[in-house]
Amino acid sequence: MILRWFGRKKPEEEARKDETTAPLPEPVPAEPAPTEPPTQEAPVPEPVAQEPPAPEPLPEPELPPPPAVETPPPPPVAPPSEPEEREDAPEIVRDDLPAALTAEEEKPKKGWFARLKDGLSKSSSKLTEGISGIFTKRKLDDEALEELEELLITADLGPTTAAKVTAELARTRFGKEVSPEEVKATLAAEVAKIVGPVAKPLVIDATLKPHVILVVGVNGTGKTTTIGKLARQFRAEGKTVMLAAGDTFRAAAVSQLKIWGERTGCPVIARDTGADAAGLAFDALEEARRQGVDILLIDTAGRLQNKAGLMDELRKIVRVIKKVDESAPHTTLLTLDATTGQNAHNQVEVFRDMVNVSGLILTKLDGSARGGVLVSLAERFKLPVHAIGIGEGVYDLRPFDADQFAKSLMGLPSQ
Ligand SMILES: Nc1nc2c(ncn2[C@@H]2O[C@H](COP(=O)(O)OP(=O)(O)OP(=O)(O)O)[C@@H](O)[C@H]2O)c(=O)[nH]1
Ligand SMILES: [Mg+2]
Repeated sequence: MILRWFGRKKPEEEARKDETTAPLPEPVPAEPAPTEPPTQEAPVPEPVAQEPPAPEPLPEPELPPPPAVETPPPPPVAPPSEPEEREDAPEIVRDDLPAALTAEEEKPKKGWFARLKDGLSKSSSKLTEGISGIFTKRKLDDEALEELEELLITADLGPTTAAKVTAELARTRFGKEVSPEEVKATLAAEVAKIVGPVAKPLVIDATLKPHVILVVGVNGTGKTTTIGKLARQFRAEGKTVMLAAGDTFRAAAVSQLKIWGERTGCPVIARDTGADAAGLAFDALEEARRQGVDILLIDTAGRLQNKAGLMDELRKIVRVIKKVDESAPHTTLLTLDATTGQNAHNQVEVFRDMVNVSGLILTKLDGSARGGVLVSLAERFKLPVHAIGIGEGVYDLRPFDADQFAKSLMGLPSQ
């Protein structure tokens, strides 16, 4: 099935040429990538090529309505400055959606901080129990400091951070009796200082039509889900969004993105499994330009660690979209699964060298006992952390807030 709304020739010749001249990728560290993710691969009504969404801001907490899911209409051609107006804001046809997804769309009742704290509870309980064990009725001596440093390392904060944080505690409290609460508060303040500089919201350049966001990462780290969550946020801000199913490796990956397209009211550009991903990205960018779409989110395949060819494919996507817009991709997001702990460090190294990663999104902070890895990543790579994921639902992605994170990690209240 080919879901193209437009009849231009794709740059396959160029792409093929690129392929033959592309340097072989470096061997990728054989770290255990998360195996097959339990993706939400429910059957989708197809085809799902869609009209571009109406550009008006969408009220929260309502999901932006999806467009009609009937036969692909002819592409509305509008100059970039004047995106096509639609009178009829399409409505969600909830009966068309798998039950599990419909249920998820309920806006969470708990506030974000409470959910972040719940999400990080596995990480924080390990730390807080450890801190209580070390510091109950005890002076801050060398032995206690050593135990604390060890605890922080096992909680994935990394040796550099652990040493730095304990040194700071020693500087102010050495030889004094300190309560676990004091230790937690000091640690939270130190952690906030380390992660503060990387807590940067993802800024969209409104003058770019589209602002191209390429989403990369090892398989199962949450690329497609994060794209869906971001799409919802952008739509709620009144932006027009297009999704490109650049993971042509698996049929299920395409259907998964189409579901997110329906849920968030975004057109999805997709092709058959096995199609050239770079060609698809090229077409999607041209189409997004033609329609004056604000943001183009490009999904990519993730099985890169054991398939060097896919790494090469990623570089090819970047080269080919630059033929349309030299400045694209404007953002290259790397998704990292917080449950993988220190493996995330290898992944940053590999992808950063490969595609010039501009920012990180840490996913699965819920249910991870290794949330501390965010601190060591911040310390080591200094790459912006734009957002964090704390669940599979459409609302479970938020801009990364250093102070909230640090307090949640130490099990402290928000105030
Ligand atoms: N608990 C939790 N699950 C998440 C989060 N983000 C994604 N997931 C789940 O992780 C699984 C993998 O997510 P995907 O978005 O399919 O990951 P991907 O990187 O696109 O994977 P590939 O397409 O195989 O490369 C899915 O079951 C998601 O629902 C999160 O923040 N928290
Ligand atoms: Mg995916």
